[in-house]
Order: sequence, then C-alpha cells, then structure tokens
Amino acid sequence: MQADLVIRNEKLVTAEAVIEADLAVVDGKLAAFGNGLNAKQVWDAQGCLVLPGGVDVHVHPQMRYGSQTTADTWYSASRAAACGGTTTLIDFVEPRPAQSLIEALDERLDLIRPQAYVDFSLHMTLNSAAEDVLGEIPPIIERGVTSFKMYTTYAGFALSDESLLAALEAIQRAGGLALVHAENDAILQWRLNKLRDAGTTAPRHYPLSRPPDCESEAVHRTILLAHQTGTPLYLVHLTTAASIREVEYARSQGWQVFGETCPHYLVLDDSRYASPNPLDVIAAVCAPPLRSRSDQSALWHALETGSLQSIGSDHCAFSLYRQKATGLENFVDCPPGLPGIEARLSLIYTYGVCSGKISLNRWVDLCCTQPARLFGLFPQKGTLQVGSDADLVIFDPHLTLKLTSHVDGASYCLHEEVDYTPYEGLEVSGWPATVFLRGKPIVHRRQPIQPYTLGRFLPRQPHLVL
Ligand code: DUC
Ligand code: ZN
Repeated sequence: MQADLVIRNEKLVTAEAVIEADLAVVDGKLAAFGNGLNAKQVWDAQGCLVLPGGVDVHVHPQMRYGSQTTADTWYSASRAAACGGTTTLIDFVEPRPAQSLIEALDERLDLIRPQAYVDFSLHMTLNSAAEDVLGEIPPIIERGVTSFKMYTTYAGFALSDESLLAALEAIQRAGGLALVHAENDAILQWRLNKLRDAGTTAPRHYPLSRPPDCESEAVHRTILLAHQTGTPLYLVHLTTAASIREVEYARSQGWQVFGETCPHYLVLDDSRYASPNPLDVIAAVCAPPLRSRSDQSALWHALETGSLQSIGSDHCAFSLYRQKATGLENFVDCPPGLPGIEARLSLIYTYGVCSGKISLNRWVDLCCTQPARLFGLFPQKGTLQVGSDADLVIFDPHLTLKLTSHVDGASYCLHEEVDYTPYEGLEVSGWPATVFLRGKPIVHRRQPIQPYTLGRFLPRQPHLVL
C-alpha cells in the first residue's frame, strides 16, 4: 500500500495502550499500523508521543454575555486550540429570548464555518422549557445537535425544577444528552445580597458568594431530576469532593451520569483570591470559583478512578483590562470565565501524568477518547483506529516551556486572543510539536501553518447507551 503519509519513530498512545509502530494515513483517515509502511510523505516523529487529536467539549469562543462578547474570535480560539493539540471543539448555540432554536443554530453555523481552524460540533442551550422550544428538540437532533445545555442559575438562563424536569423529559424522549451547569441560585442570590449589604463586594470576597454547598446541592438535585426522567446527564465543571460523591452515588446505581472538570480547577486553587493585587483576583474569577487544595486532590483522584470522565477547558476569554477589570470594585460586575483552550493537554500531562496522579493512557482517555465517546464522535474522533480521522498530535514530552500571554522572547506565547492567561509564568513539561487535522499538518514547530480554515461541522447521531 502506498499511503499519503506515514509517521515513523514514535510511541502511539491511546486510552488503552502505548505501542511502538508506524502509522499510515490515506485520504485523511488512519489506514494502517505496522513497520516498514511506505508513503508519498514520511514524517519522523523523533521519538515523540503520538496521540489522537484532543476533543474539548466545553468552549465559549466569541460568546455573547449580556452586553459583552468574549474577547476572542472563533478563528483565533480554534487556532489556539490546534496549537495546544485539540482538533475537535464543541461550542454552544445560545438562542436569544424567543428565538427559534433552528434559527439560532443556523446563525451560529454561519458564524463558525468560515472561521473554524479545527473540526467542531455544537450543543444547544435551552433557556426555556416552553412547549414550542421543547418541540424543536427533535428537529435539532435531526440536524446533528444531540446535546442540550441547561443552567440552574444566571438570569435569562436559569430553569426552575419544574422546567428542568420538562426539558429533561423531552431530551430523553428524543434520544439526547443533557448538560447541566449546576449551582443553587437561591443560595447564590442570598449570599450576594448579604455581601452587598455588608459592603464586602471587593474581588477577594468572590468565593464566599458561591461556596462548595452551592454546587453540590444543585448537583444532587439535578441528578435526581434526571433520574426521574431517565435522561443521560453530563455535569459540566465539577469542582468539589461533595459533587464527586453525588456522581459516584448515581453511577453506583447504574444511572447514566457523567462528570467533567476543567484544568483550572486541577492546577489553580482558591489561594488566588487571597492575592493582595485585586487584578490577580479578578483574573481568577470563574463560576464555580477555584476551590481548596483538598477539593483539588479529590478531583485528581476521581479522574484516576473513573468517578469523573472528562476534562473540558470551559474556555471563556474575557479581556482582563477591558472586561474583567469592570469588577475591580465589585466582583458582581466581573464577567466570569478563564481562557484555557490551548494549554489543556499540556497542563494535564504536566500536573497529572508527570506528577504521577494519572497514567499516560488515562490522560488520553480524559482529554480525547471519553469526550468523543460521550458526545457521539467516537471512533471518528478521540482514538487511533483504522478508519478514524487522522487527527494526530505529535507531542514532545521532553520540552519544557514557560507560558505567557505576551511575546517575551523566552517563553511560549499562547495564541489565545486575550490579554492575559491565568497560567502566566507557569512551567509545563511537554507540548505538541506538530498537529494534523484529517492528515493535513495544521501546526508545525508549535506554530499554526495552515493559511486556510479546514475545520468542518460534525453532525452527531442521537445519544445511544454509553
Ligand atoms: N462559568 C465560567 O466561568 N465561564 C463561562 C460560563 C460559566 O458557567
Ligand atoms: Zn462553560
């Protein structure tokens, strides 16, 4: 067989194994593994690891938030994702009030298609459980959008328990998967009022507005609501030991409940809120907030044991000086969210694999394979199998880089289009040297090299048993 491309001299890493073999690509798909394969083009991986392209199912590039929009474009965010080894993104459609879901989906596709540097899919946000909205779930699924995001907090998004139940039931009937952002809105509002009345809304008080209970209560309730309707449930950005216990209980009962956490909850902690510099504090404002070191240890443990199944970046890049700084006096005015689309794979490799918290295979499983499986993209994405898309990351485990958001000559300047990174000055071990999307190099020597946007929309099949 004469392949289009053969990659040699590497260790292939999947969720199950580490194998020393060459791999061959034909027509953008993985075609063979073995030794002595021939091709028009041969790529020497120089002893690096080769993994499936990362799958990040939780990103918010170019997202409206009240009167603001996140600082990056879909183009810059997807290019940054590629530089970090992520070749598939799942973004959110957020319909305006009373807008039809189909119309909102078409608008989002029109916005993303010309800008997508990597492949992408979409979740649909449900900000109402009105009959006409729920009636659109089946046609949305027919268009390949099979997962539905709901919130238990945030004005304009929060659904009551009654609405959540109605939405969960409709999702279950249509064969969809529910994603829920779970925080108890009443606790949150009550605490905000207390802090406001006491005049303690300086950024350092932010975590008091969203204590761990605020999350775990909503996680508990959401799991039980999804259990009533038998709806598969994916809980986004879990941060506490108590939330993990809720997921563990549900899974021990055989319920289809899955938990995600994010790199910032694994690498950063709530000591950031004690910084004497309020700018450093607002740079760490995300929802839920960063947690204690002991919650962080529980998250790592849950990732290794399988109690949590997925790591999404929740990339949400507001400009520090232009947007987040509006919260310097009062944290309520600070838009929540942290950039993180680019460093996800390397942060988890450095803090997880290199520090012995998770295995090499589990790293690939959590960042590539499980997200692809849970969201109906497997085995096209997230694995190295004959027939899978040739989305490949040549990951150099010997590199040591210091991360920065601005060019300084000595550090690795992230490609995220935002004026800060919460990982400024942090040293990481290992980084993608070269990245292929469907057999085409899109990143080489750690720089984006494609003049065109090659990303395609990935319609998904209705949710099957996982
Ligand atoms: N939390 C964040 O930190 N950012 C975006 C949305 C969210 O729920
Ligand atoms: Zn999010």
